[in-house]
Amino acid sequence: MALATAFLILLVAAPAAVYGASHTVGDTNGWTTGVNYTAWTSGKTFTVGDTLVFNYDSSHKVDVVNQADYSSCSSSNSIKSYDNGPTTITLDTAGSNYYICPTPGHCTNGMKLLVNVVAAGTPATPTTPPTTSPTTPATPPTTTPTTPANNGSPPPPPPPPNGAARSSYMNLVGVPLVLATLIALMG
Ligand SMILES: *[C@@H]1O[C@H](CO)[C@@H](O)[C@H](O)[C@H]1NC(C)=O
Ligand SMILES: [Cu+2]
Repeated sequence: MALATAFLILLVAAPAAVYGASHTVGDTNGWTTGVNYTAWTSGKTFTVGDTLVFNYDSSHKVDVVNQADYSSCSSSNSIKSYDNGPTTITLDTAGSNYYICPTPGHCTNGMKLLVNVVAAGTPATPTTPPTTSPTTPATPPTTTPTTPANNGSPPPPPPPPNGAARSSYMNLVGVPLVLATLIALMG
C-alpha cells in the first residue's frame, strides 16, 4: 500500500517537475468569498508553465480580465469566462494576469486575483547539464592512451640482438668513413 502510494506520487510528481508547478488558488479555501487572494499570492512565485487551479461551486465563476476591469470589478469585457469548476489555467506568458468572480458583489468583496508571472527561470536548467557533461569526457581519455602506447612500444623491442649489434657497429665505422671520404674529396 505504501509502495503503491509512493509509485503514484512519483507518477504525479515527475510531469509536474517538467511542465511547471500547480497552484491551488486559495489553497483549501478554494475560489470563494471571504478569502484575501492578495495575501494568498504573497511569497509565491508564479512561473511561465505553472498552472492555477480554481476550485469553486456553481455560485462562482472565473473571469479573465484586464487591469482596469480588475480594479473596477467589471466583467462586461471579460477576456475569458469559466464556470463549472474546477478550472485549470496554464500561465503561458510572463506578466500580470487578472481574475475576478463576475457574480454580483463577489469581486467588490475581495474575490479577485492578481498573479504576476515571471519567465521560466534559469535555476531549474543548470542542475541537468552537470550530470551529463562528466560522463561524456570520461570516454575519450580511455581511447587515446591505447594508440600512443602502441606507437611508442615498437622502437624499444628489437627482436634480433645480433642484427642490432651489427647495425650499430656499421654506424660506428660507416659514419667516420663517409666523413673521411668527403674530406678527402674536398681536399
Ligand atoms: C489582504 O492582504 C494584503 C497583504 O497581506 C493586505 O495588504 C490587505 O490589506 C489585505 N486586504 C484585506 C481586505 O484584508
Ligand atoms: Cu464568486
